[in-house]
Amino acid sequence: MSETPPPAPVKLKPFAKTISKDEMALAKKLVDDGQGHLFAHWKAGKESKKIKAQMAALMQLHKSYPLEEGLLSYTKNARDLLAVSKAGKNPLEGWIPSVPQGESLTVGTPEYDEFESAGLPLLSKTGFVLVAGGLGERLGYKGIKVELPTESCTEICYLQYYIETIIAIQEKYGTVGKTHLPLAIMVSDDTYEKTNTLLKKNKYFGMDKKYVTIMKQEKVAAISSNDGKIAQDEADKYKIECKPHGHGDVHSLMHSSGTAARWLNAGLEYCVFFQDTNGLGFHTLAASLGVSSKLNLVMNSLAIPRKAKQAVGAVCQLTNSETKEERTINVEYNQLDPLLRATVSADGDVNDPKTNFSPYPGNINQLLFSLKEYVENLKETSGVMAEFVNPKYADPAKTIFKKPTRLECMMQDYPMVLKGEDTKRVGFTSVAADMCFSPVKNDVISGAQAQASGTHPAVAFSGESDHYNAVAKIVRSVGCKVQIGEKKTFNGVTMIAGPKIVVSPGVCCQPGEYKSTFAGGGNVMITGGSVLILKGKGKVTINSLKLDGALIIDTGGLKSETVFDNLVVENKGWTEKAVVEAANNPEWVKMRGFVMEKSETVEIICSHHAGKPYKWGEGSVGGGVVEPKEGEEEDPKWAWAKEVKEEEAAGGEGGGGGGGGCCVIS
Ligand code: UGB
Repeated sequence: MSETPPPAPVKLKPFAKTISKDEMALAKKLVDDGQGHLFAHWKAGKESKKIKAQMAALMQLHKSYPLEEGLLSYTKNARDLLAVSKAGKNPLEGWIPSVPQGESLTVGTPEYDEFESAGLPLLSKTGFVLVAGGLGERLGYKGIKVELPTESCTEICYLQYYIETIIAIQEKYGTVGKTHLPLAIMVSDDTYEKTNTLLKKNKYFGMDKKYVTIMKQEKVAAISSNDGKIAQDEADKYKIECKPHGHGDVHSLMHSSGTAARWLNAGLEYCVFFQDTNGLGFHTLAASLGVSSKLNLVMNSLAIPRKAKQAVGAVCQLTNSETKEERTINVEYNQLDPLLRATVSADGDVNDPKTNFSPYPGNINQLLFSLKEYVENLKETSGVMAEFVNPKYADPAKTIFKKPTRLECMMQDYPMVLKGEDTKRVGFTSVAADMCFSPVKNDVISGAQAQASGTHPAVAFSGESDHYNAVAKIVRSVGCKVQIGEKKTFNGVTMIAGPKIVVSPGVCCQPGEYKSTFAGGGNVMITGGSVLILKGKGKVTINSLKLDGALIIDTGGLKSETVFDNLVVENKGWTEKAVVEAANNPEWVKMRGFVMEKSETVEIICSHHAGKPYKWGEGSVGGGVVEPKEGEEEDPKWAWAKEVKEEEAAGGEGGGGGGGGCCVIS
């Protein structure tokens, strides 16, 4: 794609009856803009359907671009940015990096608890924004990423997990019946249909659909040359080549859809933006709310201690050497090394020898905003983020692109549109990655390569293991004895694979809640090969547990309360069984390289005693069914479970659960 000579004059008049007046006006403007090639193949009286479709596509691109001149603004920006790129100018020239303000916290420390406690009351004042418009090309998965299971013990998908967390926060920290925490999901043409279907098929996973807002980001035109030519499909010139514009669109959509303003009017104070496949992101939400509140931040990036050269952006404070203007902003990893070399560190992106981490926290794109300032800023800026372009050139003179490029924008670039004192109110909350960040972004080959080169594999297996390991770490932090499981390798990626502890958000959704659930501290012992699943929303207190096998405790509904003393479970449990690539397994199984083989399980259902705490082990032994006591209501939702239990009690095999009560041995 070379820089082309000026286009031959294009005559649009013969098409006045084929396209609308508005379309004609746009077509004329585009011709004046040097886009005559878009119409050069039109022939009067021929292919009018295709002409109409092409014009409709151009109108859509024109209207959806959030600047006044629509598509014309877009091509102008493209020309400007491509000129900068061609000249090889460093967009960060003149800016000196330093470490920004923020808090680095460790789960289980008094400092962490203090920030978490400060943040807990703010949880019920938070709106949630999921950016899920990405195709996940690096992952190579054909469906949408939010439908992937977070782990293979429960097979709960990401979207369900996120929604259940939001509902749990609402029920635990809000006023029942009054607090309705909203979720906005940014989708794209690539993900819209499937996301909608997933939600509808599952009845919005229990969320009232009134509180779910779907915002669709539109693609932008691909650009084929430095003079901003809009690219046509090589095979069909009536088709405009389009590409995603990046997750930065979320801010203009939060504005144009009125969502941010509506949330503020409804009394919310914060909104949190999160990615599609990071199942750990919410563990640290209360603590980061605490940091936002204590440091009075308008924007707070959840961050991780970053290893030098790790492929995550770095949160830096940049000071302009001339104007002394300050910005705390993400510098993408590919720009960090040259920036550091040109300014403060001749060695570039290297670890601090004292900590063995980069001094700059790693951005994981979980962003927390104070809603009041956010809405005010959106009114002024319409949420339009600065764009960038990243063409791959085919010649040294940088005049030819290997393939059409496009402008992109990123949601973490928001500090660039802040003004005045607000520019100083940007910071970070850094927590170890094993507690808050394990996205599923890579296919198995690149994941294994990443691990071999010393960075996190970011594959389905690591996402799953980290899910269990983060919970195990929290359970350890409250004093329980949780053995570290053995390392296992699947698809070339090696991870610690146990114990597999899955706690539903309804039981615990913030680390601070684990203390009362795993109250026994050292009297709770779980071996490395065990599986422990706490389902439901009930309150459960485990004073003493010895687990070596698989145990599911279904804690029941909101009103259920159960106390466990002296619970001993030993059985064959569950383990991963490798699958062969060629086998007819679903894609999500192949991505992991194993299925969960469930040999023996003890399942305890705690829902019969809604309303009053029930002490496990009182008056019952073996696999019997605990009947609701007189005057206590049986939750009808769980009636089916009672029947299953009775069958088991009548004829089922014994063994397994030690503490008595209601057991299913499978
Ligand atoms: N997304 C959209 O909703 N729309 C889009 O057009 C594109 C993406 P990627 P990326 O976590 O390690 C980011 O592609 O952008 C959604 C940070 O920039 O997975 O390459 C998409 O669905 C980087 O600093 O990530 O890199 C997904 O939910 C670092 O933090 C989310 O946006 C990096 O993430 C992220 O999209 C990281």
